[in-house]
Amino acid sequence: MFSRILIANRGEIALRIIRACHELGIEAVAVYSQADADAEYLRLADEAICIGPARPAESYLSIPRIISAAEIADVEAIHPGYGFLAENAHFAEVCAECGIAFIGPTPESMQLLGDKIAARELAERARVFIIPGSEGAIEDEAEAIKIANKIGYPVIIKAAAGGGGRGMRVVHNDITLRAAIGGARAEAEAAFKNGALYLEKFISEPRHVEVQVIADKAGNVLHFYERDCTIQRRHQKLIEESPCPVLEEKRREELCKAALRVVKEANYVNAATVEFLLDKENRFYFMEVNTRIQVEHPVTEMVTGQDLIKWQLKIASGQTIDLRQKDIKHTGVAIECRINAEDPAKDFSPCPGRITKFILPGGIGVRVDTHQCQGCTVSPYYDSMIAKLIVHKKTRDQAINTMKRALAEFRIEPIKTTIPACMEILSHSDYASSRIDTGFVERLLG
Ligand code: MV4
Repeated sequence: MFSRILIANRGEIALRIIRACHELGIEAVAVYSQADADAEYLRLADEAICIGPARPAESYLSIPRIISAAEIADVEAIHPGYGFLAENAHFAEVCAECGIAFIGPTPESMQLLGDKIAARELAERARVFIIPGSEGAIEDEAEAIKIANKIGYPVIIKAAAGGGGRGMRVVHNDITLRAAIGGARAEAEAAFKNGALYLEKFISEPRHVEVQVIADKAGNVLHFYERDCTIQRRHQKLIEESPCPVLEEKRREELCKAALRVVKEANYVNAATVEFLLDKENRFYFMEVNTRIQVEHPVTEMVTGQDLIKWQLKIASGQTIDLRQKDIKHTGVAIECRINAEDPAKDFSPCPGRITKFILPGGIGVRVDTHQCQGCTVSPYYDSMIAKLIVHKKTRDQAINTMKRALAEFRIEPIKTTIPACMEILSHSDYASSRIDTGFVERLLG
């Protein structure tokens, strides 16, 4: 096992990684920007190194600054967390060149799965359902129209380098398709320096379900079941849960096995999330693979009792997974609410500022992952998440009830948060019966 690692991230995930390190006897070196100089989580690190100004490009996104910090701190490995450099294949490559272990997959896997067209082809080779669409990239408008007429409208145009909802367009006929291709290509070119596009049949009112997987260097691949992340607003997840409340046991097993096939086909190592869309008949279709630990990983940790960050560290240090699939049991129901500093009255725009009152909820089955505190300041430079509130109970009704109680206990002043929005969703009868799709939050809250 490593004896000392660097965390190339900030906030709640930096703290989460520090905790896993300390339980494994690993020293954790934190980095911080000038905007985070007084952040509480730095006190829990064994060492903290300033890497630059507030702007991410000059600190958390700067490969030379992160690598310099790693060399100065003399670490064996870097954990990238999520966001920032977590899915940057070039960064993983630079780490390798510098003799520093990257706690994640190989640069080659990141490169491959970062290309959504290549990932689609990989899933197909793994005999996993993909959404009917183009074979590879679409060359021009004429080809797109031909394919759209074959699969039938509506269709969705996606960017090969996109993902997470960026650069997508839904079109309903030849005329709008022709017009959308040029715009989508220009947008993708500008945003990702890659104008490659592909086409899929548009699945209406889907659910978003994803499977947590881990794989070691010896080729052992295990799944930790699924998470339902249908409660989103403009591609920002708000509430996640496990299990998916509408999946029958047989379909769920098929889903998890499909995720394993995708990861095996990619010769993948470390933690991955395989994302699927679920249509109204509960048929699942492969969407993409996320090559990082995700924000919502605690949901899986609560229902499986497994520490995913520890698995990432063990796998990266070369350990094999000493677990069998049949030993990984799913117990009860976990729900996570993301508590963001956002003002619902201002279209959920970020609401940074000093927190004068911060009182955490507690009680049986309640977990709060946060780096914030009374007197802390929510910085305008970074994402607005303040805390993740996770509950774990025997049944879904109990989990919803406990989550509502915990949300009511949570005191954050004076900044506006997503607590009332989460409360409204959890109190809705359609959420209780889980008659929801990815448009639910926008219909309810705008
Ligand atoms: C789709 C889709 C419907 N049909 N693909 C959005 C995120 C990105 N990973 C893919 N996304 C979608 N792809 C087809 N063929 C609908 C969405 C989508 C969505 C997916 C998951 C969660 C929330 C969503 C919100 C809007 C659209």
